[in-house]
Amino acid sequence: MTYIHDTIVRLQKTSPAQAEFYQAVEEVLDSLQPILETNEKYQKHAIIERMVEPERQIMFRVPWVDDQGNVQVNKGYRIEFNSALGPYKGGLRFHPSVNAGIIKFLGFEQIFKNALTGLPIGGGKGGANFDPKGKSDGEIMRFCQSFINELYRHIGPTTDVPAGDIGVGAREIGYMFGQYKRLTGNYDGVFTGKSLLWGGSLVRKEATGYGCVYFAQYMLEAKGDTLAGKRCLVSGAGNVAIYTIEKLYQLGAVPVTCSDSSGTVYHETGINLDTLKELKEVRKVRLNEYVAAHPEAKFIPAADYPADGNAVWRIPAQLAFPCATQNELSEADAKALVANGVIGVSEGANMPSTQDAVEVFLDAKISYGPGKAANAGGVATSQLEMAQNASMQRWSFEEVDEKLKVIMKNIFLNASETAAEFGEPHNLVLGANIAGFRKVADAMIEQGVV
Ligand code: NDP
Ligand code: 2IT
Repeated sequence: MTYIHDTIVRLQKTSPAQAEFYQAVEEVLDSLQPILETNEKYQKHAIIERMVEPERQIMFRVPWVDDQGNVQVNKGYRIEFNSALGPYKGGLRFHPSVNAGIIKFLGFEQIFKNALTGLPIGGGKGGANFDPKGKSDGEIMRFCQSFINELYRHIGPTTDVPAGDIGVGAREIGYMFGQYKRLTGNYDGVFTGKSLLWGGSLVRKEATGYGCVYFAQYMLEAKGDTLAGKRCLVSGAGNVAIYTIEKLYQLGAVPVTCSDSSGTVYHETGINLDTLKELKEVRKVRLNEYVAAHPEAKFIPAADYPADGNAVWRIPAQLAFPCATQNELSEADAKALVANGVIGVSEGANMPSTQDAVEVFLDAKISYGPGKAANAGGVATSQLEMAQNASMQRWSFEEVDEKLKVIMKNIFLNASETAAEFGEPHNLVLGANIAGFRKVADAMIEQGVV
């Protein structure tokens, strides 16, 4: 289709060197072909042209002083992508790989993900090329304060509501909220993923991982199957991976791997969740320490990974949960998973599978839940946190978890029914992209040329 080619060529000129952003746009546009061909209104209102251009992009200097007294400088971002459905909503990522293209791909995905939740939230994303690894608590605090010294003027409970992502958890949200409050004097729900002591919602910490497993459960149920007894591969060892593993155990499955940038742990009888939490949530150390506690487990260092992919996906299993980062699952990895008999993939991370890998899953007709559908439980529960803050209420764990389940079920049904409507019932990429797009696009048309 020429409009896909034309859009990407235009973006390459107007927003150069943003490979991940082009990848995310291409995937969505590819899915939209059937709806764009039959609906002139989207062309007439230049919906695609408007949607791929963020409403606003904020880039700023983040200077801070390290423990040695040296001045360090990082680059901060907040991309306010689309507010057709509600205030900009999306996480902040602190990772050395962060650049404008990464934040834009994440922000673009967020628009459709947030639409799929059925909740009134627009799409945004932000972060910095700051590396939290090895930083002291004081350094993290000073960085977060400096980040907010600029960002505070752009965010607010009804305008733009950030949360966590890679490298940003409750500790960082705490430091950022504290500085926001000091600068504005406002004690309001401007962040989600807050501590339970001062405005956070129960289940938000667990929500992305739990939601990703609920999504897998609904995909399996639709085929008359369950999670019970299934061997599962999980990548990552952060917030999403940990609570994916926790929920898999609760539903009777056996997660046998986890990974971080140093390598992969393969524990044949099942990952020990207590050890994992101790290493990652308390001590914040590398995963190679896992085998000290469990000598029967195997650690595969990242240096020993196959040249064309990631060792974690080469282990035979029935289900796979990529929960680390973008493009962590290659075409060769996808082929290995399918050859080993995988029946389902549910993405906790954002765009973890390369475009070629996605094609392999779709061709094999396995159950494949793309990130923007399968990991939407995190941002959905963020919106539940906003709702509690705004109404000065506090809901129980069971109440929030029940709402999360209903939201994930509705996302699954919406994506699969939309996929069926367009003649490809198994293709949840198509279903999720069209369902999310339609809602945002129609809202944009109703709101005029803005
Ligand atoms: P965390 O920072 O808690 O954990 C990230 C994990 O992924 C770590 O184990 C990290 O290893 C690994 N990882 C990150 N980058 C790389 C890399 N370049 N190469 C290898 N490993 C890497 O982040 P989250 O768990 O919150 O996020 C994981 C994924 O889930 C991301 O794609 C995020 O966008 C997505 N997501 C998160 C949501 C949330 O609510 N937190 C919601 C929806 C999606 P190491 O520590 O060694 O770098
Ligand atoms: O990618 C994501 O959806 C997130 N990092 C969570 C965003 C949020 O606002 O909770």
